Amino acid sequence: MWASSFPFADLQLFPVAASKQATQIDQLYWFITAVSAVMTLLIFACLLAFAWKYRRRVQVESTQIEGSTKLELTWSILPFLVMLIMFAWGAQLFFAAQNPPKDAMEIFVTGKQWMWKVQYPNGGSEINALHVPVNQAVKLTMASEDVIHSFSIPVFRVRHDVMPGHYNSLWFTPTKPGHYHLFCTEYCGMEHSGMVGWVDVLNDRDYANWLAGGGTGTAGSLVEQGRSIFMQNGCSTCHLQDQQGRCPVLRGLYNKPVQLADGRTVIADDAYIRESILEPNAKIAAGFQPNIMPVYKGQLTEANVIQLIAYIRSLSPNEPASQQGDQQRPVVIAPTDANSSNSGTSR
Ligand code: HEC
Ligand SMILES: [Cu+2]
Repeated sequence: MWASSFPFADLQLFPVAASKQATQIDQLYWFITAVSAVMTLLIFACLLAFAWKYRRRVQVESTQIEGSTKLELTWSILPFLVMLIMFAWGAQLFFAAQNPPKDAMEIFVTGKQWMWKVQYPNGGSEINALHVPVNQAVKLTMASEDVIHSFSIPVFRVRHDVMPGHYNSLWFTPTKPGHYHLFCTEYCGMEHSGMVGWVDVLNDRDYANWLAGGGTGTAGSLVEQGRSIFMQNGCSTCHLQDQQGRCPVLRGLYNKPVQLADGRTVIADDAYIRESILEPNAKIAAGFQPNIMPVYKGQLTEANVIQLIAYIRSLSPNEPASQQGDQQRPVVIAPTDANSSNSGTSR
C-alpha cells in the first residue's frame, strides 16, 4: 500500500458496491450521514453564535424570553419529518431484503466451526467459496452445524446471523464480476478469524465454463444425493410405500399445509421438513403416532438434511416452491446439460 504514489490509494474506507442492494443501501447510508452532518454543523454553529452573542458583559440587562411556540413546533416537526423519511426508506429496504424474488437461484450454506460449506442444486459443493453469476438474484438458505455464525459479504452489503436449529436466509443480486471476501462476523470460537472465504461473481460465459468444468466435483445433483441418503438412513423403509399406513406419504408434501395432531395447520416448508427429520416428535402429523420415526438429530449433518429436503421437494414436481425460488427452473443446472456427463437429472 505504501508503494503507490498516493500513500492511502489502497486504503479502502468503503468496500465497492457490487450488488443491486449495495447501491440502494449506500444511498440511504449517505442520506443519513449527510442529514447528521448538516444537523451537527447547524447545532454547533448556533451554539457558538449564541455563546458569543449572549456572553457575559458588564452593564447589560438580559431580557426574559418566554419562548416561541412557532419556533418550537418548527424545530420539532421538521426533524420528525426527516426522521420519518429515514424510517420509511429503511423499512422499504428492510422488507425488500426479507423477500427474495421468485426467480432467485437457491444456494445452501452451512456454517461450521470454522468454515462455510456451500451446496449447489446441481450437487456441487465448496468450502469457503461461492460462485454466482452476475445479474442473477441469488437466495442463500443457511444453517449452522454448531454455534451462532454470521454470514457476511460486505461488497453486497448483506449479512445475516446463522442460528443453530433454524434456517436463515438472505439474498442479493450481484452486479459486478469480481473476486470478493466473505466473512463470518459473529465471534464463534478459537479460529473465528479464519472463517473467511471468497465470492466469485462471474459473467455468463465464465459461469458456464465454471459449471462445465465441474469445478465443485459433483456427485449427482442435490436431489440424487438426497435420494441416496434417504435410502441409506432407512427413510425409504417407512416412507416410500405410497400407502396410507403408519407413515405419511411424502409425495406432494412440499409447501402444502399439514394438519397436525394438536389441531394446528402448518406449511411443509424447508423449516418444517428439517424439524420433522431431526426432531420428529416436535410436530406430529395428524393421524400418525409419535415415537415411531427415529430421531435423526446427531445422526445427520445439516448438509445431509439440505440434500434430503431437495429430494423431498423433488417429490412435489408441480409445486412452485413458493418462497424458495423457482425449483422448476434450476438455473444452476441448465448450462451443464449439454456438455457434462455428471449433470443432474433433477428436472
Ligand atoms: C420407522 C419409520 C420411519 C422412518 C425410518 C422415518 N420416518 Fe419419517 N415419519 C414417520 C412417521 C410415523 C411420521 C409421522 C409422525 C410425525 O409427524 O413425526 C413421519 C413423519 C415424517 C415427516 C413429516 C411428514 C408430514 O406429513 O408432516 C417427514 C418430512 C419425514 N418423516 C421424513 C423422514 C426422513 C427424511 C426420514 C429418513 C431420514 C424418515 N422420515 C424416516 C416414520 C418414519
Ligand atoms: Cu463463525
